[in-house]
Amino acid sequence: MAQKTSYPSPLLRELQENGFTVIRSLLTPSELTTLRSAADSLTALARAGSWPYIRTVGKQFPPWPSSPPADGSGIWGVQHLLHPDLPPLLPQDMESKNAFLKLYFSPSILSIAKQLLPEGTTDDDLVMELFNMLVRPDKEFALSWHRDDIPATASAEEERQRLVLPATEPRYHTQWNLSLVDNDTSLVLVPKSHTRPRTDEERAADPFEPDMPGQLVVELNAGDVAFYDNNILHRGVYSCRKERTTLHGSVGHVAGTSSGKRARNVLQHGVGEWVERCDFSALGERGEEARERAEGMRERLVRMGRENKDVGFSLDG
Ligand SMILES: O=C(O)CCC(=O)C(=O)O
Repeated sequence: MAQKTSYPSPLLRELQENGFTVIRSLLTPSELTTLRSAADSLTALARAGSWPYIRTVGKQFPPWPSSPPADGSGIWGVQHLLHPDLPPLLPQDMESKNAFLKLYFSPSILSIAKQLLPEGTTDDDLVMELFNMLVRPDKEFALSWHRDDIPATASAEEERQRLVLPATEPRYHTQWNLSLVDNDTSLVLVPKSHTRPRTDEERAADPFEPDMPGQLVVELNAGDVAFYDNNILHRGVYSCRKERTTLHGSVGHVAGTSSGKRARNVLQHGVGEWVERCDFSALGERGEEARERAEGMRERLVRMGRENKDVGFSLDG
């Protein structure tokens, strides 16, 4: 009998080979306008101290304080775009906070996620994870070179054990950056570094090395999305002179939920505290299937929370 041969999608092949893949112009102009208005409105609230879930300048990893720094250095991120307490963000005639909800659970995002998760992934395997936003700080700021879930102190052997190797092994989550403005150049990464421990040169480099050998600046225009392996060696470089409005999300696969590591990566952001209160009824406008898909994804996140209590934090700083 002939053997079934399966081929990864071109996006998956690129993710496996390079650790990231960019899809251009995912959004329609009207989706961009709506999301941009909602994002600007939420960012203004967060900068004014009226939305407590923020990433503050000077601190790279969670937990973050709930008000912007008193020295005026600002915030570099806004957390929890699916939070049930999000206030109305847009004028009555535009789609309000549901803009974020509809994007996170949209067929465009989820169909890409399904291509990047294990072969054969269906809606019933997907897990709701994180949905945040990265924004311009009020002072120059940068993140050090890091992998999201492996500390910089890890030995080469520890890195090898914690990376999913070889790169063709299935991944149980996928992470994305979707820019709502042109010329986002904040994400800098070393292509292919998700497949190996750091080289001696990378280990010896300054944590804020501006020119790491082989580094690549990911360039996104409005509506472009980069999906990447969050254990690729990467950093964020932020200018207070350049607007940034980048939606930052992740989607999981149910097979990864029993792993304490993934649970920690997701739950350290505090989603467990509010996820059960989310109202997905607006998704019903697109048909019951969309709402049910989201409910299923939420349920699998809640289950992950129940199975993994007191997860702590992935990285310090
Ligand atoms: O700003 C970015 O795109 C990267 C963010 C990042 O590395 C992080 O949140 O750990």
